[in-house]
Amino acid sequence: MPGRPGQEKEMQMNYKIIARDGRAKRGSVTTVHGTVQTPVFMNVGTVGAIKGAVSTDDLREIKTQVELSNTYHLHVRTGDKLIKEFGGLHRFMNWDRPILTDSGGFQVFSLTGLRKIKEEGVYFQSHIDGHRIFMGPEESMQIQSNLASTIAMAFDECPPHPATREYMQNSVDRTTRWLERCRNEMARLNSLPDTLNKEQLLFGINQGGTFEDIRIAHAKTISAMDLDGYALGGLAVGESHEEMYRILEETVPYLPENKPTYLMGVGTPANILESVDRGVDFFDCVYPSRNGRHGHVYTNHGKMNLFNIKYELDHKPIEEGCGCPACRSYSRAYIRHLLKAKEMLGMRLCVLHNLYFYNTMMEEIRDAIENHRYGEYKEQKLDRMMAGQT
Ligand code: PRF
Ligand code: ZN
Repeated sequence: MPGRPGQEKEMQMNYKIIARDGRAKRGSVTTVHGTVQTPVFMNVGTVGAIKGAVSTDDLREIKTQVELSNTYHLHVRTGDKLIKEFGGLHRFMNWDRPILTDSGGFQVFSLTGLRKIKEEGVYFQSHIDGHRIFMGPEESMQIQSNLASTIAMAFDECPPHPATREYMQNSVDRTTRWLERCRNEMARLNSLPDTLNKEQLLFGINQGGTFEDIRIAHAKTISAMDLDGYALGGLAVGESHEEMYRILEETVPYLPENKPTYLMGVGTPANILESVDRGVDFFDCVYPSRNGRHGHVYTNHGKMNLFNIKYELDHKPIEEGCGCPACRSYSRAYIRHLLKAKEMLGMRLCVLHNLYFYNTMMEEIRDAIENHRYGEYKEQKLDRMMAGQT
């Protein structure tokens, strides 16, 4: 018997809460590309590769669960139609686990220069060759459908910080209308015969800046739309950490309990530890890969700058006891040398270490929530990391 539309999809996406500790949740999300253990940190590979010459074999080794790519970047180079013809982004990059694609909205808004936001979508210029592009909710969904990612993000506006109340309200209202268009377009695409991933999931994005009443009203509106997951956008855009935590405390309770919550573009290890405590399940951020490329590495005793002369003859690995490919085989002194010589291997090892550090912290977080000692774990981890800050 044919089910009602969307029923098959609900069977594919299954979010289960395994344990709770205060507001922190330990869960699992089952998708057509496998199960994700939450809380999870997604590793950012904007153009279908983690910057720093990191391969998908590397990703499997450093405990990556979800890879994140960008709609806008893959659209302008090399093109989503070509990737569809190849068989989708999973086959293209040889990654069979979940991929989340961001909708392009945020990336377009962070482009400087010409861009115009209209009701129908955004007009802007390509950062590659300056040609004019239009992207609206339908275009974003079509590109993400061509890429055949596991999770597609709704097309939203990430308003600047600070913004006036009037600007924010108008922007959020438009983001809601765009979300409805995204949902309709995805339903249409998922019913077409030649769509690669008919089980593609859609996450909506809550906006509202630091206006808690706008955030809460928007959270209620989009929660009623019964999407596969809910993200908080428009945070970590210049407001203080305290404001971000306050908005999480005020808004997350109005998002559905039985769906995953994703805090977009966040953040430092401390931001993640605090946000998990406020009910967040998914994270992504360029920090570990970007910092790694600059020789800045995370350890349980704070961040280290490997360019520092004090590591010149240091035989120790970046972090003693770390199981990453860098720490298993190489000394701080050698990695410092590689970085100074601008050898790609130097960057690569630092990026691998940093992503492994983040992915391992998420493992510890999941373990602590399951064992109902999250508060204690968080304080210890923060104390240790702060104490060694150099
Ligand atoms: N919207 C989208 N992607 C994002 C953001 C957003 O607001 C942010 C904000 N931190 C990061 N990435 N679509
Ligand atoms: Zn390491």
